[in-house]
This record gives sequence, structure tokens and C-alpha cells, in this order.
Amino acid sequence: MALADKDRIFTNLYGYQPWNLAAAQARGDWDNTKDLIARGRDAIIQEMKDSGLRGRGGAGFPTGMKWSFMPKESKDGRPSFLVINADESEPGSCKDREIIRHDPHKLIEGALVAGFAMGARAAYIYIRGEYIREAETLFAAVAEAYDAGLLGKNAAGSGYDFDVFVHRGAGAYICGEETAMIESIEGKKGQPRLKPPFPAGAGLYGCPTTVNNVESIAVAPTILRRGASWFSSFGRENNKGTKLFQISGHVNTPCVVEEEMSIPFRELIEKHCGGIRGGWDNLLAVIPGGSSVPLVPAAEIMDAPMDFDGLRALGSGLGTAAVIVMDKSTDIVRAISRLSYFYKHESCGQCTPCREGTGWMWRVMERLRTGDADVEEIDMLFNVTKQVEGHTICALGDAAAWPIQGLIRHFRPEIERRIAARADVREAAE
Ligand code: L3W
Ligand code: SF4
Repeated sequence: MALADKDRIFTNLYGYQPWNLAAAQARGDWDNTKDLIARGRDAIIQEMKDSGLRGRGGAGFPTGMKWSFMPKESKDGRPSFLVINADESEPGSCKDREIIRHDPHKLIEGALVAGFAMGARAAYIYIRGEYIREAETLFAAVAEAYDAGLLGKNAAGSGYDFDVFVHRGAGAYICGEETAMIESIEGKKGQPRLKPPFPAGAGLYGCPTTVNNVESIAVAPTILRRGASWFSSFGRENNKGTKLFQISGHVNTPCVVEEEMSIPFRELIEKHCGGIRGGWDNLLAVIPGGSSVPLVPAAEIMDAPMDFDGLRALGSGLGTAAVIVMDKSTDIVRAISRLSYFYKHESCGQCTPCREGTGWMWRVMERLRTGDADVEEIDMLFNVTKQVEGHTICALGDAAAWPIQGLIRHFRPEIERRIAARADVREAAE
């Protein structure tokens, strides 16, 4: 089940070799890229569809299908654009950082191939402001590619003109939402737009645009070289390929690792993280997909396949595959309350349920944490999360609601215990 070294796409994930162009080419990147492009737009998109690749930024939308939404011909002379989401800000996520640090040419070559397939004039890589060294690496790698004739006019000898621009963010989580990112690149305040229209219809500067995550783009050249059937031989139906998992928290050795999609949770942790700190009996709960998805209690996740469907069946999700492991030393109410504060802080404030709801939910969470609440407020908080979920412009409202729902669903007795304990203290003091 576990992935063999020969099947890894990211062969320099840990930076044992240099990231530069010469080393990347020695690893197989930029190998006859013009031959990939010569296959034509339709053939590339079909191969991506056949591979079963689903977006690696959290939503899991089929990548080939997304590319196929782009217009075949330019309308009214409008160019098309590819935007690459490197604003990796989801708490727990740190995989795109490793790609940019150690394998940036996979991303840049992927930008050219994907950009060609969707008829884009250029790619904008939007990198989070805190990734300072990574941005420097990316600027240098893009310059190397231009110097070598791999970008710009007649990119890689393909006859296709293609530019890549690196755009640095300034620290707002919400700029990872695709339409906020587009606004930010345009020089405006990063606030999500109402969808539809989706970016494929009206995106950057009002032009057709596809926004893809770094990992989705960086795997594309390898999929085209090794074939859709190779990629889709990993994982299971509807959950194909290899995937970067980022495992943090109370494991013995936290890591970022490329593994086969659908690997069972226990195997992932045993094989790559040396097990749970203090042993498996010490596991409390796991947030399997970055902070936006609900937690899963230990007993339920143990044998779960780590993929979109397996985790959705548990009421959670794969998200970015940022696996946050919490052992029994965790104050679980405090942990979720801290996430509530994060979403309150990062709300862009343009829609009322999110702007008011995130602050309100955090304040109640804090009172549940200390026990200074009435038991009825647990249900009231749950109901409020349901009124925020699905009633906002972007997914941040859902992301703020889901962790609280997961907590109440699985740890209600712990919340009630705190309220009862606090009531006892108050009574004793009176
Ligand atoms: C054209 C249609 N395009 C959908 C496109 C859409 C987008 C993609 C997915 O949120 C999630 C969020 C976070 N015509 C289309 C269409 N599209 N229907 O498909 O869209 P959507 O709305 O399902 O998701 P989203 O708004 O992109 C992303 C979750 O990911 N997340 C983590 C986020 C954090 C990072 C990070 O730090 N790197 O990504 C974790 O769960 O909560 O639910 O492109 O345009 N009919
Ligand atoms: Fe802004 Fe929150 Fe509304 Fe998203 S849900 S647009 S972050 S206020």
C-alpha cells in the first residue's frame, strides 16, 4: 500500500539536493517540455481528467475539468490567466512551502504546461507574505527559467509565449480564497467576490482565469510524462494519485511526506511519524485536513482511509491534508477556541454572519473553555454555527463553524464537565 520511492513525484522534498535549474533538470524536470506541449491543449486536459487529479488546495475540485472551463478562443481580445495559489495560510498546512523551497522548477514547468493547456497568457504565483525566503527562491528560479529560454517568448522552444509573475501577499489569510486573491493581485483590498461568476468566466482583470493550488500545478508535468494511468493507479475510485501529507502535533516525528492517497491513518503515522507520542492509547483526536475541517475522535480515525471520501464519511474532510494530531494532554476546548479566535481575526468583515458570528462564536467558546456558561449555551452555539454555515460569501464562514460543530458533536461531555465544575466552585464560594 505504501508508496515506493520510484513513485514519488517530489524527489527533492527534503532539499538533499539543490533546487536550482541544473539540479532540477538532472532530476528530470524540464525534460523536453516542448514535446508535452506539442500534444495540444485538448490532449493535455484529457490526460489530466483521466488521471483523476483533484485540486490539492482544500476543495478537491477535479483539476482537468477546471482547466476545461477556460474558453477555447479569446473573447473580445481578452487574455486568459492562470493564478497559482501559494498563499498557504491554513493552520497546519506547510506542503507548498516545501515544494517552493526545494522543487520550485516543478511548479514553474507545471505553470507553463497548465497555462498552455488552458490558453493562458501568463501565470501569477501569489505567495504568502510570511514566506520571505521561499519568495526569494521563487524569484530566482523564475529568473533562471527566463535566462534558459524556458519562459517568455517561445517558451522552452514550444512556439508558445508565456510569462510567470511572482506576487507577494501581505499576511491576510483570506487572500487564499481565490477571488480575494484575484482582488489582491489587482491591487485592491483582498475581499472575496460573490460567485458566480466563477473566475473561469470573469477572473483577474475581468478575464478568464483559473486558480489552482501549488501542488496541483507542480504534479502536472510528471502526470503527463508518466501517464494518467500511472497516477490513477494510486488511491481508490474518486480519490486518486499521490498526495503530500503534513503531519504535525503530538506524533514522535512530525513531517511532510508524499504518500499514496487513501493510506489508512494508522499506517501513515506509524510509517512516517514513529507513532503517537506516548503510544496509540494516548491519542485523543485528529484534525485531518487543516484547521477548517472538523476534528475526528481517536477511535473513529484509526483505520480511516486518508482521502476525500473516507474523511467526509466521518463528518470531516481531507482539506489540504494537514493532519493535526492531538494527544490526551490537549485541552481540546481551548484548542478549538484558539481556532475560533483565528477565524474571527481573519474574517474580512464584508458579510454580517461571518463578521458578527465569528466574534460571537469565539466569545462563547472562551466561556465554554473556562466553564463560565450555561449548559443551554452549547446547543445555542451549535445553532449559531448552523446559521453561519452556508450563509456567507466565501468558505471562511463554514471554516469558522465546522471546528466548533466537531467539538460539540464529539466532546459535549467534556464541555458539560467544565460547566458543572465551575458551577461547583461558584457555589462553594457563595
Ligand atoms: C466553474 C463551476 N468553476 C466550482 C471552482 C471554483 C474553485 C474550485 C473549488 O474553497 C476549500 C474551502 C476551505 N464553474 C464551479 C467552479 N468551481 N464550481 O472549483 O470551489 P469551492 O467553492 O468548492 O471551494 P473554494 O472556495 O476554493 C476551498 C478548504 O478549501 N480548506 C483549506 C484552505 C486553505 C488553503 C491553504 O492554506 N493553502 O488552501 C480546507 O479545508 O475551507 O472549503 O476554484 O472556482 N460551476
Ligand atoms: Fe469575508 Fe467572512 Fe464573508 Fe468570507 S465569509 S467574505 S471572510 S466576511
